[in-house]
Amino acid sequence: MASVITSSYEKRLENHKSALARRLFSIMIEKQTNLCVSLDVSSKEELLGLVDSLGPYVCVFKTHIDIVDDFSYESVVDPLVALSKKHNFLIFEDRKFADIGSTVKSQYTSGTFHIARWAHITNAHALPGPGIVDGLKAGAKEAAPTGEDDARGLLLLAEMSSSGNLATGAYTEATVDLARANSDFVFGFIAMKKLGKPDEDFIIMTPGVGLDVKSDGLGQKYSTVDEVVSGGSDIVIVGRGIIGKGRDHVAEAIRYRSAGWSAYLARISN
Ligand code: S5P
Repeated sequence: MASVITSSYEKRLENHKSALARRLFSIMIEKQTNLCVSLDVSSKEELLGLVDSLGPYVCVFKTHIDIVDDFSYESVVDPLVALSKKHNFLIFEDRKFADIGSTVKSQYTSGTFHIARWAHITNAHALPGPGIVDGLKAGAKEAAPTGEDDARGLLLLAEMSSSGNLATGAYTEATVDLARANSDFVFGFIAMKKLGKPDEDFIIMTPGVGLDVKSDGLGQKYSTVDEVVSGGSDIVIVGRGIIGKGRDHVAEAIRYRSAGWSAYLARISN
C-alpha cells in the first residue's frame, strides 16, 4: 500500500497545483470538516432541506441529480448553488462518466442537467482510456466560468466500495497513471485508501463509510471512518449513515464530522 500523507491540509493547500484542490482544502480548514454527505434522494424538497440543515457540517455535497423526480434547473440547481455560497461547500455531481471523449463532453455540458455549469467536481471511470479525461477537460473549459472560485475538477474511480468490483490491481494502477498525466484537472480519486507516491498529492474521497452497519444487502460494503482515514482517505463520503430513514440527520452529520476530523488529526500527529 502507498504510504499515507501525514502533512496537514494547510501544508497541502500551500503546495497543491490544482485550483479546485486548493479551494477544497481551504473550505475543509475553515469549517474543520472532511465530511462529504451523499444525497441520494428523489425529491427536490428533501434534497434542498438536507443541504440547508447539514450545510454547516460538510465540505462537499455529492448529488445524483438524475434521481430527482421533480427536477427542473431553476428549482433545483439555482437554489443548490445559492446554498453552496451560503454554507461554503463544493458540489460534486456523482455522474460516473464512462464513454468516449466526444460523448462525455456533451453529457457533461448539455442535456437537462448542464453539469459542468454548476458542479465543481464530477467523476469518471478510466475504462474508456485517456479520451474520457480529454473530453471532460474540454467540457469544463467550455462551460465553466474562469475565476479560481469557479475551478472544476475531476475524480477518477480508481477503486470502488462494492463487493466483487473489478476496479483492482492493474486497473487501479492504470487509473493512477491516467491521473498523473492530467494532474491539472484530475485532482484525486474515488478510492478506499491512499494511492500514488507519497509526494503525489492526490485527494482521496472514500464512499462505503458507515459506523453502524457492514453492508446494505445490495453489494455495498461499509468501513468505519477510522479505518479509511488511517489508510489515507482525505474525505469520507457518507449517505445512508446520515440521511437514512429514521435517523436524526443533524446529529449524525455532527457525529461523522467529528469522527472524520479526529481521525485526520490522529493521522497527521503520527
Ligand atoms: O465505489 C463507490 C463509488 C461511489 S461514488 N461506491 C459508492 O457507494 N459510491 C457512491 O457513494 C454511491 O453512488 C452512493 O451515492 C454513495 C454511498 O451511499 P451510502 O448510502 O451507501 O453511504
